Amino acid sequence: MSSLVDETAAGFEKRFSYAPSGIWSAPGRVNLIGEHTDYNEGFVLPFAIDRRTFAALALRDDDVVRVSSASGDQAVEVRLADAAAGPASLEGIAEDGRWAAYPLGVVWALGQLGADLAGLPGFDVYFESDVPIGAGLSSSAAIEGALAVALNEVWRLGFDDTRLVDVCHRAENDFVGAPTGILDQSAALLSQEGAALFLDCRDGSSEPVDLALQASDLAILVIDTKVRHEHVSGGYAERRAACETAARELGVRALRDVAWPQLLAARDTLDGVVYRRARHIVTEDQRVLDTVAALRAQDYDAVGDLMFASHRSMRDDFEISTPELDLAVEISLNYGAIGARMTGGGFGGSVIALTPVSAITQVQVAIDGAFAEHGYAGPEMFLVWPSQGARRDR
Ligand code: GAF
Repeated sequence: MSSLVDETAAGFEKRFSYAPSGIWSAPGRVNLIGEHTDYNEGFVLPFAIDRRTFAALALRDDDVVRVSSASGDQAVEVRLADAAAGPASLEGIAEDGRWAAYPLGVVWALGQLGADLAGLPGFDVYFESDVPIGAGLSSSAAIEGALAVALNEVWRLGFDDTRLVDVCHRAENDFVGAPTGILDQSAALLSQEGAALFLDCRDGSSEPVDLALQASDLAILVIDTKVRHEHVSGGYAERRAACETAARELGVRALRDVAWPQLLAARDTLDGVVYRRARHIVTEDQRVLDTVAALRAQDYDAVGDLMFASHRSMRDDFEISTPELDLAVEISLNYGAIGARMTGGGFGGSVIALTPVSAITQVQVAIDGAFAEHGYAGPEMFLVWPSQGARRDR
């Protein structure tokens, strides 16, 4: 069986009729805990998963950029100078090529963050991935991260990983137009194998926290509900706006700066919905800190309790869960998981369940049965292991 690295190389050759000069990749992620805290300058605890997006790339001797993937027949073609000029380069690209906003956004953002793109050669790139799209596992940051490390190397830009996080975040926010925080791009670029990434989203500092799952006979089961989410629109931006309103009315720079007693004291002065949004953020930041402490003590029961408390907060206060996600959490816990919560931005996507290895099959069977009973589409379930961030593979 050929690996995805081989398939990506072969796909490039088939598409462009010559061999790539290298293959780079970046992982998808799950967020163990700390949801919507990133743009509130708080704490998050994601880990990179063992599903990756691979980018086969070669420089050209002209200024053309061709961007292509295994899921389309056609390459999107632009001039490097046009991509560098901004999102207007997307005009005229057909609907099925719109995903190219992610890679072209990285090119643009490299320029915005200091790379002198004038005079650099164009490139051909071909993407192949086993990160499910729209499952809340950060497939877009995986595309951005893989291309960012590739271009950083072949264009000899010398950006460090934290600067590449900024590049990918800028691409997502200002080129693609999704008002996200830095969680996904940080996980894709900074994660280390076998560990979660404890990230302070205010100053960007991070440290690995060992995840000794296998040694404790535990695994993380992903349950992709197949309900698709979309961050460019709707609820995500609304939640972000409510958090900003709360911070403004509480007189702080960001909800990170609010302690629980202060929020409680302001309960009657805030709009009810705004108060509940803020309560999720303030309590979620504390849950991240508590989870880091519990992981360091290898107290997985406490980790499980914190995961479920986080899910309840997202369901009831932040209101970003769905009936499918709630069902997956409930059934996981009833059939042996020690913790479960939705992961990612919400409004669809996936649940993660911290599950003893011996209970995985019974959890999966019970979830399949419950989803069928409710008339929901069959979910996709798989285990994930904490993996390495973006890298060169060949
Ligand atoms: C999405 C966003 F991209 C992240 O920045 C983060 O806000 C997350 O939703 C929620 O925690 O993945």
